[in-house]
Amino acid sequence: MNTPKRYLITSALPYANGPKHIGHLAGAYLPADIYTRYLRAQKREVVFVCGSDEHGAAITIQAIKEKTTPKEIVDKYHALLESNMKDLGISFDIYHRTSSPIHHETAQEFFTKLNNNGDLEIKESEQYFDEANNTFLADRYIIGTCPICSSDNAYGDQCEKCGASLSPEQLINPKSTLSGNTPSKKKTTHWYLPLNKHEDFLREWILESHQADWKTNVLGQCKSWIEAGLQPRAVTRDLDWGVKVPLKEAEGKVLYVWFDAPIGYISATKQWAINNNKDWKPYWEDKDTKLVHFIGKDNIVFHCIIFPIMLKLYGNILPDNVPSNEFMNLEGDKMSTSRGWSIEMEEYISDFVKKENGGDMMVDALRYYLTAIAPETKDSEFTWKGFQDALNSELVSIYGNFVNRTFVLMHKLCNGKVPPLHEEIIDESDKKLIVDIQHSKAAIEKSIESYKYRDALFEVIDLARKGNKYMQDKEPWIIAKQLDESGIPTKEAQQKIDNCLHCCLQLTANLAILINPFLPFTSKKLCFMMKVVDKMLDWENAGKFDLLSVGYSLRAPELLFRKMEDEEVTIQIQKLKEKSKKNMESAAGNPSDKIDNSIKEKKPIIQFEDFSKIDLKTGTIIAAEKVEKADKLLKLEVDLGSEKRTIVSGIALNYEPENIIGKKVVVVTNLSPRKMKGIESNGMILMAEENDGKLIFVSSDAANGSNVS
Ligand code: B3M
Ligand code: ZN
Repeated sequence: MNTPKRYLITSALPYANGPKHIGHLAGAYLPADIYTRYLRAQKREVVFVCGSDEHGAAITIQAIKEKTTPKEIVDKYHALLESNMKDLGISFDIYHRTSSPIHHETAQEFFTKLNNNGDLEIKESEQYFDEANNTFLADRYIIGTCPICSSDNAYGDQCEKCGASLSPEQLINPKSTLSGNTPSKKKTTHWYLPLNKHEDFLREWILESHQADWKTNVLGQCKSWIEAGLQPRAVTRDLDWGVKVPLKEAEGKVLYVWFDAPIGYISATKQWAINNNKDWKPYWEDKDTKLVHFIGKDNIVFHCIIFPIMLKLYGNILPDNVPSNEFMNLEGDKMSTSRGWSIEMEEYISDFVKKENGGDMMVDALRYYLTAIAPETKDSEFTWKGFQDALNSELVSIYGNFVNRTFVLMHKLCNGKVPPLHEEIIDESDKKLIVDIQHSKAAIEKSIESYKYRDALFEVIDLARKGNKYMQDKEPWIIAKQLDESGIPTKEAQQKIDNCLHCCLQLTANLAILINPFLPFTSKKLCFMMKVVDKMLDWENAGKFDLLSVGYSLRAPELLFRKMEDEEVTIQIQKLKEKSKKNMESAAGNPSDKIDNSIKEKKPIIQFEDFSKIDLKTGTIIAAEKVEKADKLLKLEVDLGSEKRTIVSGIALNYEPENIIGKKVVVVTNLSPRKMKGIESNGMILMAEENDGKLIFVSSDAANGSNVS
């Protein structure tokens, strides 16, 4: 294939609804960054765009949770994500946002063109409506019982328990998360993109033209979607947070977040062009542009089916590839921010990057491990032990060690200068080293261009491994012991030492170029040590053997990587476990779950007469004992002022009898007596049940026997 005229690289726009974890980093950002850095080093014309996805229920629900506005949410998390990405060396040319005016205009214009061309269909349908809040309910605002696994907490678009993708109509016993009420159905009009009309196009474009170059996981998903038959998909919603539908008759409607978000790639390109005084159009219109979308596997359908149809209808170019990664698990479980089973980018940065002097080396350490275990073809797993092993026994022991030995020996045996290469004694192993570099370069190129970053990185390390072997075989430190009468190495010995270190230094310069797309901070440091400008890192220089001039004096070696201690591994695993425990505990306390609980507990409205039939009195527990053969029951004696009563209460799992003597309680005194395990219970103690099932006494300081009403 000819080299394209220009490249446009995109990474999925993360929702600005919270921090993102290193699984996201490994999926859509790091591979795109490696590819882009490589293209830049190749001096190809490339623009790398991304930004925050600031619309959709992901944002408004977070606003409810944090008791604030969607605007505040996106402002807060956009800033966080932008700085996290920068700290981790993700070199976007622009990190934009979909709340910007230029994005709203672009998305509206896109919709208008499709609508004017008759590419959209208008349909009336019945949708769930929350009367109490006078609003239609987005899928995420409806919960109910999953028709597949019977979980009580399935959302209108997906069940998080079994992963089924759902529509609100499928939920059994649907409830609004806003009011807790059963929603009604109301007629509404929406604009639909008839995906079904484009099946032939997709079949041809994906299944025929890209059969050979797209990843099998991506092709597989596309194929099953197309074969199942595509349906028209609504591209508008009845909501107020989002891009307004630019039509008079669409008052109160916004574009569906998945319609506007990918257009975010276009608006980001526009903003980049404005910032850099360039033309954005060729990036989206010229067939000589290679457009590549880097995403995680949950976004495949949007990038391979829906957005391409939109692009085709609008008259834009189509993506050349959509390299999607599978998921990265963590310590034996799925990564999840909400469950606390995750390493947030922010957390890693504060634990390893900001805390340490030269924390950049820990950015590269992370980039190294995430690439080495990239979930390119199947799910992979991050473990702290694995990270430690990769860092200590590959980066430190192979790459770091080779560079360090080369520099130390050059200072010790060659006066800190690049020694000459004595042609007459060049041997086979020197020549082989040059050939090895050229082979590695070619292999790395091939892997990077076909989105196989694991393989590419492995090649770089393997080349460093060859460098170690070369030096080990040559043993310049032993040769240095062949001294003449004046106590310095003989001329012959020095020539051998020179050649060895000359080769090792040229290899070091090559290693700096080859690792640059992956570990940019390391390459920068190497340039500093070699006293060369960054320009040396241009890809065309890889494979050359005269990158460092003879006689040039170099700096002292600096530490490229540090080892990770066992203790750090232990601390991180401990931290992970504690965080997840805390999140699970407080999950009961977060608003979405509270909503859920209040729904379960909601009872029908009663009249005052109904309530006044209940006789409630205050009392004090004066005796308590376990009920035999009943784990949950305690037999209590309660002093109600004018009388004492025996009451059997189901609180034994929560309270030890001896701890509740003297407890003030509220008792329902006119319940008809009931026998439990042979004991007659005359009343009921009021208890409040917390979200996690914990029972707490409802109590009053009033004197025993006081009426409660
Ligand atoms: N924000 C979904 C996600 O974060 C979405 C990606 C948009 S890419 C145009 O998974
Ligand atoms: Zn389910």
